[in-house]
Amino acid sequence: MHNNIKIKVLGVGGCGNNSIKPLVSNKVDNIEYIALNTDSQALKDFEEQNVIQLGDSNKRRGFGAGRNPEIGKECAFESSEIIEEKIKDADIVIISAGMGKGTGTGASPVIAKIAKKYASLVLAVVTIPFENEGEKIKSNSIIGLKELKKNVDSMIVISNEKLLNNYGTISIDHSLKLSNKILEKIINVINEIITLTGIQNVDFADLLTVTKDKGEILINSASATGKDRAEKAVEKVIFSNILENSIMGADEIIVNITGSNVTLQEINIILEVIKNTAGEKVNIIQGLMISDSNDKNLKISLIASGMDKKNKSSDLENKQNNLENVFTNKDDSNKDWMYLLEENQDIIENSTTLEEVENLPHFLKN
Ligand SMILES: Nc1nc2c(ncn2[C@@H]2O[C@H](COP(=O)(O)OP(=O)(O)OP(=O)(O)O)[C@@H](O)[C@H]2O)c(=O)[nH]1
Ligand SMILES: [Mg+2]
Repeated sequence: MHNNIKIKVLGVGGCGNNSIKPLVSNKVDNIEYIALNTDSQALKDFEEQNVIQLGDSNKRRGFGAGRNPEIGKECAFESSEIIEEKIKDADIVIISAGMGKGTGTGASPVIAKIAKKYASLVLAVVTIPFENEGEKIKSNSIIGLKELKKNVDSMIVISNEKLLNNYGTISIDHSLKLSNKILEKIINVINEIITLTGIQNVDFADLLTVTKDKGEILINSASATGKDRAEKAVEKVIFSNILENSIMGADEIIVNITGSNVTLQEINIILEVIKNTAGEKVNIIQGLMISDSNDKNLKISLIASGMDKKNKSSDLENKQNNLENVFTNKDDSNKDWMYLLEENQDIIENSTTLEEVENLPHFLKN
């Protein structure tokens, strides 16, 4: 058992706060939730011990960052001592935020950098904006994403546009709940790996192997019952309607299977589909946990990484790497946000989302 591994989940800005709100009341010993925001109004729904108000209280007076990432960044610097104090005993830090406006975009990279000083693993779960939010939010989100990527071990990207395309006709609170549910799944997958022991066990060391310094990764879980439960569960777990990345081209994948009466054939189906989708060269780290015999579910938890580098042209990657010191270097204060937007316009315009997967098995295409 690894129950002494402490996870801290930080919800940064409005979106981050929303995503942890339904989870704060889950009392799990090793998991703590903290809401961080420049906007004091948004923090009123949380208990005092779960809150960090970002920004010098005299200077900022609890007002938000007004969609300006530069202010979000400054506020995080002003509160860096209290952030450090609150998170320094964490082994794993998960930062949840929406990219595109002020607080989540500007503060998250600063917070991630502080977390990296202490935690063995720093992950981010971030949304990228709806197309209809306009160019400025989109550009901010792209720069924010790049900046955050430099300061975390890896990140999972949730596409709000995919949410709109796939769930645009259901009520908005339900569709947003779906995106917030992703965070809960991710936390559960990580906690399962570090706290439960299977007959084929995956543990914290495996988690680190697959998530340290990996850029964009994918974490998901899905379950199914019935005769074809293996086929159904694997289809759901590798094809998400909301996540930006697919497992195509992944180097490494943790596949943790949980169920009762799991057969060799079921395991074989799951691993074959994953291998065919990711590519033959993928290294699969497989775990198996046996659940109560009354539980008819077959559940698959999956963490895939290594596909990030293949999803971008090296030229673009190089240009992106030149985008340095936006948030984290205070000496660079004359390079403000707008300056960076102008300077990097070509990167913003050329930035691609995930290409369509070519040799995805037919039944997985929607
Ligand atoms: N999926 C999802 N996306 C959200 C939610 N709230 C906001 N977003 C997205 O996140 C982006 C940033 O919004 P917020 O998190 O409210 O902004 P903020 O970080 O508080 O920034 P400021 O208010 O300017 O300080 C938006 O542009 C949306 O694309 C939510 O509850 N769910
Ligand atoms: Mg806000």
